[in-house]
Amino acid sequence: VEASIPEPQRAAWNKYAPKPFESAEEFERETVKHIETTLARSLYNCDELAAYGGTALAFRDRLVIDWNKTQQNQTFADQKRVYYLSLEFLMGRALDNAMLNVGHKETAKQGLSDLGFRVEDIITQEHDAALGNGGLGRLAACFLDSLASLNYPAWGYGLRYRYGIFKQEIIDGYQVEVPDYWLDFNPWEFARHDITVDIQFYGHVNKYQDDEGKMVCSWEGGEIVQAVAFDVPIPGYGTPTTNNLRLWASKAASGEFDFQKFNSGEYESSVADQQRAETISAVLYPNDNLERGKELRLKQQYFWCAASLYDIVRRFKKSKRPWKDFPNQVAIQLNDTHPTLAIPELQRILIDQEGLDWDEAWSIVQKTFGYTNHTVLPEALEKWSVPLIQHLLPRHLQIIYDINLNFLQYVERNNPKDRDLLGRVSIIEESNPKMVRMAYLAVIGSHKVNGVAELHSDLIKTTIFKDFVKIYGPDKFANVTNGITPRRWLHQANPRLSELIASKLGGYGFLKDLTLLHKLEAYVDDKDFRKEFQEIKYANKVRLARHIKEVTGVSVNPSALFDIQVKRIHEYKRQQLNIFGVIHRYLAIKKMSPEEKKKMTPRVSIFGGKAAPGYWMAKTVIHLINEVGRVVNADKDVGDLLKVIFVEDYNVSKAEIICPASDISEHISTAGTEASGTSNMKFVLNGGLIIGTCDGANIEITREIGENNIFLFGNLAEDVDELRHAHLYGNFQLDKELESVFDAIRSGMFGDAGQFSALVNGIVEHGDYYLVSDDFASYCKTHDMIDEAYKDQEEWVTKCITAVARMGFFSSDRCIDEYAEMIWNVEPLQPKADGVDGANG
Ligand code: AZC
Repeated sequence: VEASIPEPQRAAWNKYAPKPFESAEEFERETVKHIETTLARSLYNCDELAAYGGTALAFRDRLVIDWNKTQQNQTFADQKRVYYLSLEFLMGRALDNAMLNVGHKETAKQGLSDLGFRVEDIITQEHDAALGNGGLGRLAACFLDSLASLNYPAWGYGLRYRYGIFKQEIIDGYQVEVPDYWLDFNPWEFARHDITVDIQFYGHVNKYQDDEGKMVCSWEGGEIVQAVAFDVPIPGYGTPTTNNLRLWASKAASGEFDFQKFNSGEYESSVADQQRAETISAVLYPNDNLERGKELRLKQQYFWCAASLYDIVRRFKKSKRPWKDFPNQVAIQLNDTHPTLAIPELQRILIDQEGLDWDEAWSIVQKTFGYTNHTVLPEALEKWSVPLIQHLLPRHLQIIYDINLNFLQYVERNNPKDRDLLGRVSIIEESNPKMVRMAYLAVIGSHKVNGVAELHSDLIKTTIFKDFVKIYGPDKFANVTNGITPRRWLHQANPRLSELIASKLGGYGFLKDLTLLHKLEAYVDDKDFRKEFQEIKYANKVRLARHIKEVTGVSVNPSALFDIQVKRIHEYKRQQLNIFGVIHRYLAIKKMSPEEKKKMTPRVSIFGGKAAPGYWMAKTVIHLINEVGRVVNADKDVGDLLKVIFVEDYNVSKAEIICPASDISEHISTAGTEASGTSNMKFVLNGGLIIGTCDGANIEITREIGENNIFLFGNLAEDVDELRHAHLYGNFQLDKELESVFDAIRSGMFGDAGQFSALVNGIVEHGDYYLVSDDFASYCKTHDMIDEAYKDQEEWVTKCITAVARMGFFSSDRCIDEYAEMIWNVEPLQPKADGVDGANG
């Protein structure tokens, strides 16, 4: 790599190389300078937003210095890199994280106070970067944090949506979606207008003989859209390593803006072409765990895969290594099947553009990719229609067919007697229209496939990928249990708990090695520690109660048991089970004598989460929760014994307030449906207990923290099929208590019963697919146990502390180390204090 500044001039350069602020005074100078110049504001119109801007820019300057050095260092080291392809990155806010990782939060606090601001108010000015739906997108964000913190040379690749996940408003108890335009002021991204890639769509394939007589294919015609890179620095904790997240935005290709049209007065139509191109990266699809085969979504997927691969290949080619080295330099992880088109795209680049023969190319492709599956729900498994792919990506369809042909021949050779097998595992589903099964293509094109928790990784081997285990053997399939970053989900969300832990463990080392938490067990009986632990939980509940009061107007008692379920609204996650349980509790309270009421544990049931705009059943659940809240919260008979709250617009920054404030959180999916869940980990790490089914990571959480410290209930995954069968054949009795809940709903107690009939009938008449009735009795009984357990606060706090101490396993750092060793075969790269050896010479 050559330096662009010639040797004699480097002294001048180095003399003026930026020096990051160190003191509060220097921070103030930088901040005021940014407010006055970069933002063009003054003493007279500097509001909190402007102060946020100045602060963010001052920290950004520091970040960028580390970022540049990291990128240079990685280029010089020229070792294997990881590329994490994800259509979703649910990042949340960046400033607090930058302060933590760069250091100097105290400096900023002092400096801001000198300027007349409070650091907490400034941090909350930032708009969440909400480029994701739920668990899958937040996992990608935690992974970026861990990759940088562990010094892995790694890049994320995604789309720069102009609109992230919609903002949820609750109006008259109904969800209303409002667009999330978040880019008005985003100091964290750098537009790289010089880094562009032309992306082709439509057109046709020409086949011809080249000079050497070899048949070659070329994809011609169609239209071109330009991808422009936007880079976001991702700082690590306790290290200067600052990785890159590259997001692509779509733009009309330079030739596309039709000056002819424009000059002849057809302004509108020339601008329309441009807007059509920009539509590709305009909006995040708001479905979680649901696939709908929309053409624009397929365009997004190809646009992003093609731009990212072009970039990766371009970087590799600079090294002038032979192609067979590609998998030694590049590991690409597919976050679910959304980036599966990267597989035929790399094959296309290698054979059509680089002239490799098929087998050589295919072996490179398989060694390069790893695929993570995040769900076994059939409605979430992506399939694209053959005619649609044919139309949009004609060359890729040919390649997919060739991949399939080779694969099926291989299967047939090894399983000559099993004719059905070929139809079952074919990438092409023989339906009308024919469909491309993206998960199969991802399995076939990768060297490793992993699930995200033990149960889930076992399930994919016995259900959706069963035949592939037979074909490839079990070693192609692995488990990497999900994790969360303790930086955001402990230290930032719960600074007081983090500080308390640090005071006992002799520093913040646990934020780098979460297993150190086990040392907390020595303090389980320490009176002062217990007291402070409880006080912190109470303070966090007060903070949440204040937020609830602000946005809903309802006062809740922070001494009540806070029972929280926050996640996307989905039938399989069973918020309906929760709200039916709440109604059951309400009916019970209504029947109680004053003496009985006195013995009752007061509760606040808190819900939060978005429903996909087209998911009618999920929206009905939101409506029911709000109607129940309206009735219960106003009922004088009930008072503080029960409050029901729906927190609108649940997102990452709300989660940072909510997770530290639970006594109990709910992770109650039908067994076998929730691949992992990650908020279960966040709640326990913050000193709350959980009620859960034997599903996803709940099982491993139980193993780690001990079954006395978790409230498990419900049927097991292995029994689900049989129970569903029993429902279908009328071979079951509706739970009696649930029946009374339904009677109450039908009576109109919570408003017009007709609105909720589909919810009730789904259980009573249509087979109760999610087994709400089967689990209802054990769910309610378990809540009764929780009430009792909560009365013994001494025992309760023992459970909470023990659980926190045993959560070390669930750090995303552990998770990333497992990927690095088992799937990517990459090593960390130690940062150099001054950037790069030889960078100045
Ligand atoms: C989610 C799973 O539903 C959740 O259980 C898991 O914790 C998370 O991924 C991270 O692995 N899946 C999705 O959000 N979406 C899809 C398409 O699976």
